[in-house]
Parts: sequence; C-alpha cells; structure tokens
Amino acid sequence: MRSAYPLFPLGSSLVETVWIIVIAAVALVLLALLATRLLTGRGTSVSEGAGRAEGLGGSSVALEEREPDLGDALTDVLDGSPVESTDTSTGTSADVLDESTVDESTVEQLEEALAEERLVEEPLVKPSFFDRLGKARTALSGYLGGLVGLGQVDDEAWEDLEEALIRADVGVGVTMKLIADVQGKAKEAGVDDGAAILDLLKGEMRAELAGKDRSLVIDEGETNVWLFVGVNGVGKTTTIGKLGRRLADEGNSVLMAAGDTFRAAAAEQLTMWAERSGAEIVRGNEGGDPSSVIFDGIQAAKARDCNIVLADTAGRLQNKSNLMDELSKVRRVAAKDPGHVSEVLLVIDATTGQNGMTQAKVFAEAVEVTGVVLTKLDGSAKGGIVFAIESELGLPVKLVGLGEGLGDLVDFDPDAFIDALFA
Ligand SMILES: Nc1nc2c(ncn2[C@@H]2O[C@H](COP(=O)(O)OP(=O)(O)OP(=O)(O)O)[C@@H](O)[C@H]2O)c(=O)[nH]1
Ligand SMILES: [Mg+2]
Repeated sequence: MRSAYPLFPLGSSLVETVWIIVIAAVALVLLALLATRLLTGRGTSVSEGAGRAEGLGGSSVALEEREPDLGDALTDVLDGSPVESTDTSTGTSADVLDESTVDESTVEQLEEALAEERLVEEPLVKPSFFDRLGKARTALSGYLGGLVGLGQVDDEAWEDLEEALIRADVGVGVTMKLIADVQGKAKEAGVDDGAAILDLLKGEMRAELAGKDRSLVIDEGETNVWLFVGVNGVGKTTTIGKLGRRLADEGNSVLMAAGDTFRAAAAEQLTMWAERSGAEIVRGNEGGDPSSVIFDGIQAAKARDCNIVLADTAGRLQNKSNLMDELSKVRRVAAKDPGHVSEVLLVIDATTGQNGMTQAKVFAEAVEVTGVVLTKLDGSAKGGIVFAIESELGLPVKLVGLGEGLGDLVDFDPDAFIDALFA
C-alpha cells in the first residue's frame, strides 16, 4: 500500500515509520555485536561456560591424541580442572586429584616437576665430590689441617687422629687398622712429622678402597633386573628416577616396576620419574603383592623390548622378619624366566652413620646384595661410612647420591672421594 504521507515513505503513518527505523537500528547494533564477538572469539557469561566446556572437551580429545604430560597437568591444576594421570602400562587415565585437593603445595610440586621436565633434554651436569662433600670434608679436614703443621706426631696426636676418624663414621675396626698400618709404614720409612703421616694415611685409605669391582652389570640379550632395597626414606625411588635418565642416555631401554605397593603415593612418585626420563612403567594396586608387580614388569619389559627393569621396593625395617621374608620372595620371583637379576642394590642414607651398617648386614643376608648406593653424601653425612661398608661388609659402593636433582647420582670414584676429604 502506498503511503498517504510522502514525507514518510516507509510506513503508512509517522508512528509506523519510527518503529521501522528503531527496529532496523536495533538489528544493526545486534549484527555489529555478533560480528565483534565472532572476530574476538569471546562469549557472554553464559556462553563463556559453554565455551569452557567446549575447551575442556577439546583438550580431552587432544589428550587422547597425544601423551599427556606434566605441562598439561600443571595447566589443568592452574585452571582448577582435574589432573589426568596416565598409567602408561595400561594406557588408561584416572583422575588422581580433584579441585578440592589442589592446594598450593601441589601446584608448587607440579611447577618444580615441570621445570625439571624442561631440563630433561639438556645434558646432565655431574656434580663433583669436592663441591658436594661439604660436611664430610669439614669433619676430617679440620683435624687433618692441624696435623700438617706438627713437627712430630706424638701419642696424643695419634689418639686425636684415631678419634677424628671414628667421629667421621669410619668405624672403630677400620680406624684401628688404618692407624696401625700408618704407624707401621711411618716406622719403616723413619718419618714422624705431620705432613708425612698425613700422606701415609691418605695412601692407606686409598688402598682400603682400591681394587673393588664397582661396575653395574647389564648383560647382553637379557631382561636385566636391578632391585632396589633399603629402609624407609633412604632414597630408593629417587635413585631409580635418576638412573632412568642416565641409563636411557647410555642407550638402554628402561622399564620401572613400582614394587612399593605400601602407599599409592609411591607409585605416583615413580610414575613422575618415569615420565621425566621417558621410561616405561608398570604399577599395581595399593596393598598388592610386590612380587607380582615386579613379575608383571619383567613380562612387560620382555614384550616391549626393554633390556632393563628398575624395580622399586617399599622401605622396610631390617628387624621386621616378615618384611625381610617378603623381600627374599621378591628376589626369587624376579629371577624367574625371563627375569635376570643382575644387580641388587642396597640403598643406604650416608647421614645415618653406623646405623646403616646394621641395616646392611641384615639386607645382605636376605637378598644377596651386589652393591651399595650411598645417598645424601651432600648432606650432613661425614663420609667415613664408605670405609666401614667396604671393609667390614665387603660390599662395593657403586653409586653415590650428591643431591636431589636428576644429575646428582655419580659413580663412586674412591680417589676423587679421598682427595675431596683431604682437600
Ligand atoms: N640431599 C639429598 N637428598 C636425597 C638424595 N637421595 C634422595 N634424597 C631425598 O630423600 C628423600 C627420600 O627419597 P625417596 O627416594 O622417596 O626414598 P625411598 O627410599 O624411596 O623412601 P620410601 O619409599 O619411603 O622407603 C627425598 O626427599 C629425596 O629427594 C641425595 O643423594 N641427596
Ligand atoms: Mg620409595
């Protein structure tokens, strides 16, 4: 119908025309808003929720398509969404943390882990004995420094030397032997000044540690099993973690078996180390039989062409006979075909001093220990325990922990160790 008002050609009346203009203006504004949102990708508070849900859906697809890593876990924790942990043995995922359990320390731990993860590809820097044996050095060198200036080592000085060695955890038996040998050599050589006695002592200490086979055995063509045993908190799991990276760098294919079934957290801890070093992992249920977890690990290693299984065990007190029996069983089961137990490493915390000796004797009887990993030599340890372990137990110290980092596990080098003690 034509308008009766030529001034308002769109409507039949002024009112109609105003309405049409208003509706057109609103439509234009709405279109403009829609275009802006499409361009910036931002939604309203309602569609923000939907967007978030879509985002999560998208990331879970992404998680299925690629291996989840600590970066994802950290991002999710920081976002306040559940952390996904993957059991790489089965490829299944399970929520291990929910929003209510995400606290600051968890975030800190994950941040640290993430920082570590970034370091994985960087070459490991090995610490030196000299730099890390802080306490051990001051324990001996304080006294030995005084000895150098003595024109003549008299009875009192010999007694002081004896005491200094015992205080440094060398052990009474080894100390007496060392002193007697040094006195004999000094007499033969006709020397009695402090500097000469110190040289002789250093030589005798070197001789005490010389000639031991400290190699770590990996037999060709076998599914090698290295079993880690020791009392609670000495550093078994950490040592396995550090070794995982090192063995992989040396061209081995590593599987970690979480034989510590006492606590769920123990398997989580090992899983984190496995992720850091790119190792395979097999874990069981909390409270499960450690022997069967390790057995499953060995089977999986064979199937996946891994040449070495690092088997973790729960910390246990050497005076609990049922737990020591359990360990003997683990050792027997690990040796079943195709398992080839090439190392049983007793982990000893160097800061426990002479207590470590008592533990070592019982463990050695239960599981035929092949060598010792002496951890925390960087801490308040006095170092002398090395002599006690090697001389009194006849066990070689094969590896030494000089810190908590991925690279802080070194082969035991007796000469560098003694030089550091006397420096
Ligand atoms: N300073 C220092 N700390 C270490 C060293 N090795 C391990 N630790 C720390 O010792 C603590 C215990 O280490 P774990 O590896 O959990 O010990 P564990 O023997 O597996 O303990 P359980 O499984 O409870 O028996 C952790 O805080 C480690 O970071 C080391 O060489 N130096
Ligand atoms: Mg452990």
